Amino acid sequence: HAAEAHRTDLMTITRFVLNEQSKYPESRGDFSILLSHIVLGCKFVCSAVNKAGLAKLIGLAGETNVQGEEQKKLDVLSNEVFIKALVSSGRTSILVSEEDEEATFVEPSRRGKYCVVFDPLDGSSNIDCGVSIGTIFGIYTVKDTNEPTLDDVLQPGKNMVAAGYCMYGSSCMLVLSTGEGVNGFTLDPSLGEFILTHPDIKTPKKGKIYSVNEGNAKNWDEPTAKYVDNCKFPKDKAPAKSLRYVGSMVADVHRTFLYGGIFLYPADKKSPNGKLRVLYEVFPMSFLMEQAGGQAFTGKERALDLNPKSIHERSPIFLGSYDDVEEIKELYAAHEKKN
Ligand code: P6P
Repeated sequence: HAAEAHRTDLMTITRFVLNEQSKYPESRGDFSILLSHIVLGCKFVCSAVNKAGLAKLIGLAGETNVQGEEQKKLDVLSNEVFIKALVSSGRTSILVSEEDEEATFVEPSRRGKYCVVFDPLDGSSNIDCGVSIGTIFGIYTVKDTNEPTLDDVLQPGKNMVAAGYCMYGSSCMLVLSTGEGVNGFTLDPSLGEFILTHPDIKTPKKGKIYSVNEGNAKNWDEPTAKYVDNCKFPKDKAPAKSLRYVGSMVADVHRTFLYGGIFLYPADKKSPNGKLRVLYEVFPMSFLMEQAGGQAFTGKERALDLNPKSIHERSPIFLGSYDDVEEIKELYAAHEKKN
Protein backbone atom coordinates (compact mmCIF):
# COMPACT_ATOMS: atom_id res chain seq x y z
CA HIS A 1 0.00 0.00 0.00
CA ALA A 2 2.82 2.36 0.86
CA ALA A 3 4.24 1.96 -2.63
CA GLU A 4 0.77 2.41 -4.08
CA ALA A 5 0.20 5.53 -1.96
CA HIS A 6 3.57 6.86 -3.08
CA ARG A 7 2.62 6.34 -6.71
CA THR A 8 -0.72 8.13 -6.37
CA ASP A 9 0.25 10.70 -3.73
CA LEU A 10 2.34 12.66 -6.22
CA MET A 11 4.12 15.23 -4.08
CA THR A 12 5.46 17.53 -6.79
CA ILE A 13 7.96 20.27 -5.96
CA THR A 14 5.26 22.86 -6.69
CA ARG A 15 2.80 21.28 -4.24
CA PHE A 16 5.59 20.85 -1.68
CA VAL A 17 6.58 24.51 -1.78
CA LEU A 18 2.92 25.63 -1.71
CA ASN A 19 2.39 23.45 1.40
CA GLU A 20 5.47 25.05 3.02
CA GLN A 21 4.23 28.51 2.05
CA SER A 22 0.81 27.88 3.62
CA LYS A 23 2.65 28.07 6.97
CA TYR A 24 3.19 31.80 6.26
CA PRO A 25 -0.34 33.23 5.70
CA GLU A 26 1.07 36.65 4.87
CA SER A 27 3.11 35.33 1.95
CA ARG A 28 1.74 36.22 -1.47
CA GLY A 29 3.26 33.24 -3.25
CA ASP A 30 6.22 35.19 -4.64
CA PHE A 31 8.68 32.47 -3.69
CA SER A 32 6.50 29.77 -5.27
CA ILE A 33 6.38 31.78 -8.50
CA LEU A 34 10.16 32.34 -8.42
CA LEU A 35 10.77 28.63 -7.79
CA SER A 36 8.47 27.59 -10.63
CA HIS A 37 10.64 29.64 -13.00
CA ILE A 38 13.83 28.07 -11.65
CA VAL A 39 12.22 24.65 -12.13
CA LEU A 40 11.37 25.57 -15.72
CA GLY A 41 15.02 26.47 -16.36
CA CYS A 42 16.17 23.17 -14.84
CA LYS A 43 13.79 21.15 -17.03
CA PHE A 44 15.07 22.94 -20.13
CA VAL A 45 18.73 22.41 -19.25
CA CYS A 46 18.07 18.76 -18.33
CA SER A 47 16.61 18.19 -21.79
CA ALA A 48 19.43 20.09 -23.54
CA VAL A 49 22.17 18.25 -21.58
CA ASN A 50 20.62 14.87 -22.37
CA LYS A 51 20.55 15.76 -26.07
CA ALA A 52 24.08 17.25 -26.06
CA GLY A 53 25.69 13.94 -27.03
CA LEU A 54 23.14 13.32 -29.77
CA ALA A 55 23.38 16.92 -30.94
CA LYS A 56 27.12 16.31 -31.45
CA LEU A 57 26.25 13.18 -33.47
CA ILE A 58 23.93 15.06 -35.80
CA GLY A 59 26.43 17.91 -36.01
CA LEU A 60 24.42 20.47 -34.03
CA ALA A 61 26.46 21.36 -30.94
CA GLY A 62 29.41 23.62 -31.64
CA GLU A 63 28.83 23.82 -35.36
CA THR A 64 26.08 25.53 -37.36
CA ASN A 65 22.70 23.82 -37.04
CA VAL A 66 20.20 23.15 -39.84
CA GLN A 67 19.09 26.82 -39.76
CA GLY A 68 22.72 27.76 -40.24
CA GLU A 69 22.76 29.35 -36.74
CA GLU A 70 25.88 28.91 -34.64
CA GLN A 71 24.84 26.29 -32.02
CA LYS A 72 25.52 27.81 -28.59
CA LYS A 73 27.71 26.06 -26.05
CA LEU A 74 25.51 24.46 -23.37
CA ASP A 75 26.73 26.69 -20.56
CA VAL A 76 26.01 29.84 -22.58
CA LEU A 77 22.60 28.46 -23.57
CA SER A 78 21.81 27.48 -19.96
CA ASN A 79 22.77 30.93 -18.74
CA GLU A 80 20.47 32.63 -21.25
CA VAL A 81 17.59 30.33 -20.29
CA PHE A 82 17.95 31.02 -16.56
CA ILE A 83 18.38 34.79 -17.01
CA LYS A 84 15.25 34.95 -19.22
CA ALA A 85 13.23 32.67 -16.88
CA LEU A 86 14.23 34.63 -13.76
CA VAL A 87 13.56 38.05 -15.31
CA SER A 88 10.20 36.92 -16.71
CA SER A 89 9.18 35.64 -13.24
CA GLY A 90 8.81 39.31 -12.23
CA ARG A 91 10.10 38.28 -8.75
CA THR A 92 13.78 39.23 -9.02
CA SER A 93 15.77 42.48 -8.88
CA ILE A 94 19.39 41.33 -9.21
CA LEU A 95 20.89 38.24 -10.87
CA VAL A 96 24.52 37.12 -10.50
CA SER A 97 25.67 34.37 -12.87
CA GLU A 98 29.03 32.61 -13.12
CA GLU A 99 28.77 33.28 -16.86
CA ASP A 100 28.39 37.06 -16.61
CA GLU A 101 31.18 39.40 -15.44
CA GLU A 102 28.63 41.98 -14.24
CA ALA A 103 25.43 41.48 -12.21
CA THR A 104 22.11 41.84 -14.07
CA PHE A 105 19.84 44.58 -12.64
CA VAL A 106 16.26 43.83 -13.67
CA GLU A 107 14.36 46.78 -15.22
CA PRO A 108 12.09 48.53 -12.66
CA SER A 109 8.81 47.36 -14.20
CA ARG A 110 9.82 43.67 -13.82
CA ARG A 111 11.47 43.88 -10.39
CA GLY A 112 10.61 41.58 -7.45
CA LYS A 113 11.86 41.00 -3.95
CA TYR A 114 14.48 38.30 -4.63
CA CYS A 115 18.11 38.23 -5.78
CA VAL A 116 19.37 35.00 -7.34
CA VAL A 117 23.05 34.02 -7.52
CA PHE A 118 23.70 30.98 -9.71
CA ASP A 119 26.06 28.86 -11.76
CA PRO A 120 23.91 27.77 -14.70
CA LEU A 121 26.02 24.76 -15.60
CA ASP A 122 28.73 23.97 -13.06
CA GLY A 123 31.29 21.43 -14.17
CA SER A 124 30.38 21.97 -17.82
CA SER A 125 33.90 20.95 -18.91
CA ASN A 126 32.74 17.41 -18.05
CA ILE A 127 29.79 17.33 -20.49
CA ASP A 128 31.61 15.58 -23.33
CA CYS A 129 32.60 12.61 -21.18
CA GLY A 130 29.10 12.14 -19.73
CA VAL A 131 29.94 13.08 -16.13
CA SER A 132 27.08 14.51 -14.04
CA ILE A 133 26.97 18.33 -14.01
CA GLY A 134 24.56 20.76 -12.43
CA THR A 135 22.95 24.13 -11.81
CA ILE A 136 23.66 25.66 -8.39
CA PHE A 137 21.62 28.59 -6.99
CA GLY A 138 21.18 30.70 -3.89
CA ILE A 139 18.41 33.22 -3.09
CA TYR A 140 18.57 36.44 -1.03
CA THR A 141 15.78 38.97 -0.48
CA VAL A 142 16.48 42.50 -1.74
CA LYS A 143 16.55 45.31 0.84
CA ASP A 144 14.69 47.85 -1.37
CA THR A 145 13.20 46.93 -4.75
CA ASN A 146 13.26 50.62 -5.69
CA GLU A 147 16.99 50.79 -5.15
CA PRO A 148 18.63 47.37 -5.69
CA THR A 149 22.41 47.54 -5.19
CA LEU A 150 25.27 45.02 -5.19
CA ASP A 151 25.09 45.09 -1.37
CA ASP A 152 21.91 43.01 -1.77
CA VAL A 153 24.04 40.10 -3.05
CA LEU A 154 27.29 40.84 -1.19
CA GLN A 155 25.82 39.32 1.99
CA PRO A 156 26.98 36.38 4.15
CA GLY A 157 25.52 33.05 3.03
CA LYS A 158 23.66 32.72 6.35
CA ASN A 159 21.30 35.45 5.04
CA MET A 160 20.13 33.32 2.13
CA VAL A 161 16.41 32.42 2.26
CA ALA A 162 16.87 29.36 0.05
CA ALA A 163 19.51 27.39 -1.87
CA GLY A 164 19.57 24.38 -4.14
CA TYR A 165 21.08 22.54 -7.05
CA CYS A 166 19.83 20.49 -9.96
CA MET A 167 22.04 17.56 -10.97
CA TYR A 168 21.91 16.37 -14.58
CA GLY A 169 23.10 12.77 -14.35
CA SER A 170 21.59 9.29 -14.69
CA SER A 171 18.43 11.03 -13.45
CA CYS A 172 17.64 14.73 -13.07
CA MET A 173 17.47 15.60 -9.37
CA LEU A 174 16.64 18.93 -7.76
CA VAL A 175 17.80 19.30 -4.13
CA LEU A 176 16.33 22.30 -2.29
CA SER A 177 16.27 23.93 1.14
CA THR A 178 14.16 26.92 2.17
CA GLY A 179 15.73 26.89 5.65
CA GLU A 180 13.67 24.03 7.08
CA GLY A 181 15.70 20.97 6.08
CA VAL A 182 16.70 19.58 2.70
CA ASN A 183 14.44 17.74 0.23
CA GLY A 184 15.29 15.95 -3.03
CA PHE A 185 13.00 15.81 -6.05
CA THR A 186 13.50 13.58 -9.09
CA LEU A 187 12.23 14.61 -12.54
CA ASP A 188 9.68 12.17 -13.94
CA PRO A 189 10.13 12.85 -17.66
CA SER A 190 6.79 11.22 -18.49
CA LEU A 191 5.01 13.78 -16.27
CA GLY A 192 7.50 16.63 -16.67
CA GLU A 193 7.25 17.05 -12.88
CA PHE A 194 9.84 16.93 -10.10
CA ILE A 195 8.53 14.35 -7.57
CA LEU A 196 9.62 14.24 -3.90
CA THR A 197 11.87 11.16 -3.69
CA HIS A 198 14.33 12.11 -0.90
CA PRO A 199 12.38 13.78 1.94
CA ASP A 200 14.37 15.44 4.74
CA ILE A 201 17.92 14.50 3.62
CA LYS A 202 20.33 14.19 6.58
CA THR A 203 24.00 13.55 5.89
CA PRO A 204 25.62 10.82 8.09
CA LYS A 205 27.39 12.29 11.15
CA LYS A 206 30.69 10.69 10.08
CA GLY A 207 31.73 9.29 6.71
CA LYS A 208 34.24 6.89 5.15
CA ILE A 209 34.98 8.97 2.01
CA TYR A 210 37.21 11.98 1.36
CA SER A 211 36.87 13.92 -1.87
CA VAL A 212 39.73 16.17 -3.04
CA ASN A 213 41.91 16.70 -6.11
CA GLU A 214 45.08 14.96 -4.88
CA GLY A 215 46.90 16.41 -7.88
CA ASN A 216 47.18 19.68 -5.90
CA ALA A 217 48.85 17.95 -2.91
CA LYS A 218 52.26 19.58 -3.44
CA ASN A 219 50.67 23.02 -2.92
CA TRP A 220 48.52 22.26 0.15
CA ASP A 221 49.03 23.95 3.51
CA GLU A 222 49.98 21.86 6.56
CA PRO A 223 46.49 21.27 8.11
CA THR A 224 45.04 20.05 4.79
CA ALA A 225 48.08 17.86 4.10
CA LYS A 226 47.84 16.41 7.64
CA TYR A 227 44.09 15.78 7.31
CA VAL A 228 44.42 13.95 3.99
CA ASP A 229 47.35 11.95 5.36
CA ASN A 230 45.15 10.88 8.33
CA CYS A 231 42.49 9.74 5.84
CA LYS A 232 45.03 7.48 4.12
CA PHE A 233 47.11 6.40 7.14
CA PRO A 234 44.75 6.63 10.15
CA LYS A 235 46.62 7.07 13.46
CA ASP A 236 43.94 5.24 15.46
CA LYS A 237 43.96 1.95 13.49
CA ALA A 238 40.58 2.93 11.95
CA PRO A 239 40.22 1.72 8.35
CA ALA A 240 41.59 4.14 5.73
CA LYS A 241 38.96 6.26 4.01
CA SER A 242 38.09 5.83 0.31
CA LEU A 243 38.90 8.60 -2.17
CA ARG A 244 36.04 9.56 -4.50
CA TYR A 245 36.57 12.64 -6.71
CA VAL A 246 34.41 13.31 -9.79
CA GLY A 247 35.66 16.83 -10.48
CA SER A 248 32.12 18.15 -10.75
CA MET A 249 31.06 19.88 -7.53
CA VAL A 250 27.37 18.97 -7.79
CA ALA A 251 28.24 15.26 -8.25
CA ASP A 252 30.82 15.22 -5.42
CA VAL A 253 28.61 17.13 -2.98
CA HIS A 254 25.46 15.16 -3.85
CA ARG A 255 27.30 11.93 -3.01
CA THR A 256 28.53 13.51 0.23
CA PHE A 257 24.93 14.38 1.23
CA LEU A 258 23.71 10.83 0.67
CA TYR A 259 26.74 8.73 1.73
CA GLY A 260 28.52 11.13 4.13
CA GLY A 261 32.22 12.03 4.14
CA ILE A 262 34.01 15.28 3.35
CA PHE A 263 34.50 17.36 0.19
CA LEU A 264 37.55 19.62 0.15
CA TYR A 265 38.67 22.33 -2.24
CA PRO A 266 41.50 23.82 -0.13
CA ALA A 267 43.57 26.93 -0.68
CA ASP A 268 46.97 26.21 -2.14
CA LYS A 269 50.15 28.15 -2.97
CA LYS A 270 48.90 28.68 -6.55
CA SER A 271 45.40 29.85 -5.52
CA PRO A 272 45.42 31.24 -1.95
CA ASN A 273 41.60 31.57 -2.03
CA GLY A 274 41.03 28.13 -3.49
CA LYS A 275 39.09 27.73 -6.73
CA LEU A 276 35.37 27.60 -5.89
CA ARG A 277 33.23 30.75 -6.03
CA VAL A 278 31.68 32.05 -2.81
CA LEU A 279 28.27 33.26 -3.98
CA TYR A 280 27.10 30.46 -6.27
CA GLU A 281 29.17 27.39 -5.30
CA VAL A 282 30.37 27.70 -1.67
CA PHE A 283 27.34 29.44 -0.12
CA PRO A 284 24.51 27.33 -1.62
CA MET A 285 26.31 24.01 -0.90
CA SER A 286 27.24 25.18 2.62
CA PHE A 287 23.65 26.30 3.30
CA LEU A 288 22.35 22.90 2.20
CA MET A 289 25.04 20.97 4.12
CA GLU A 290 24.22 22.76 7.40
CA GLN A 291 20.49 22.15 6.79
CA ALA A 292 21.32 18.45 6.32
CA GLY A 293 23.13 18.33 9.69
CA GLY A 294 26.67 18.71 8.31
CA GLN A 295 29.18 21.57 8.48
CA ALA A 296 30.98 23.91 6.05
CA PHE A 297 34.32 25.57 6.95
CA THR A 298 36.72 27.81 4.99
CA GLY A 299 39.90 27.00 6.93
CA LYS A 300 39.38 30.18 8.94
CA GLU A 301 35.64 30.44 9.74
CA ARG A 302 32.14 28.98 9.21
CA ALA A 303 31.61 29.28 5.45
CA LEU A 304 28.19 30.95 5.79
CA ASP A 305 29.71 33.75 7.91
CA LEU A 306 31.97 34.87 5.03
CA ASN A 307 31.42 38.47 3.94
CA PRO A 308 31.99 38.55 0.14
CA LYS A 309 33.46 41.80 -1.23
CA SER A 310 32.99 40.98 -4.94
CA ILE A 311 30.50 38.83 -6.83
CA HIS A 312 33.02 36.32 -8.28
CA GLU A 313 35.19 36.01 -5.15
CA ARG A 314 36.63 32.56 -4.34
CA SER A 315 37.11 30.74 -1.01
CA PRO A 316 38.63 27.49 0.21
CA ILE A 317 35.87 25.09 1.35
CA PHE A 318 35.67 21.97 3.53
CA LEU A 319 32.12 20.63 3.78
CA GLY A 320 30.38 17.36 4.71
CA SER A 321 29.72 15.11 7.70
CA TYR A 322 29.73 17.01 10.99
CA ASP A 323 32.46 14.95 12.68
CA ASP A 324 34.73 14.89 9.59
CA VAL A 325 34.68 18.68 9.23
CA GLU A 326 35.20 19.01 13.00
CA GLU A 327 38.50 17.10 12.60
CA ILE A 328 39.87 19.50 10.01
CA LYS A 329 38.69 22.49 12.07
CA GLU A 330 40.78 21.16 14.99
CA LEU A 331 43.83 20.81 12.74
CA TYR A 332 43.48 24.41 11.53
CA ALA A 333 42.96 25.64 15.12
CA ALA A 334 46.12 23.81 16.29
CA HIS A 335 48.05 25.25 13.33
CA GLU A 336 46.80 28.74 14.19
CA LYS A 337 48.02 28.35 17.80
CA LYS A 338 51.47 27.21 16.70
CA ASN A 339 52.01 30.23 14.46
P1 P6P B 1 39.64 20.72 -10.31
C1 P6P B 1 34.32 22.35 -12.21
O1 P6P B 1 35.16 22.99 -13.14
C2 P6P B 1 34.51 23.02 -10.85
O2 P6P B 1 34.18 24.36 -10.90
C3 P6P B 1 33.69 22.29 -9.79
O3 P6P B 1 32.48 21.82 -10.31
C4 P6P B 1 34.61 21.18 -9.35
O4 P6P B 1 34.39 20.79 -8.01
C5 P6P B 1 35.99 21.83 -9.47
O5 P6P B 1 35.87 22.88 -10.45
C6 P6P B 1 37.03 20.84 -9.95
O6 P6P B 1 38.27 21.53 -9.98
O7 P6P B 1 40.72 21.76 -10.11
O8 P6P B 1 39.76 19.61 -9.29
O9 P6P B 1 39.50 20.22 -11.73
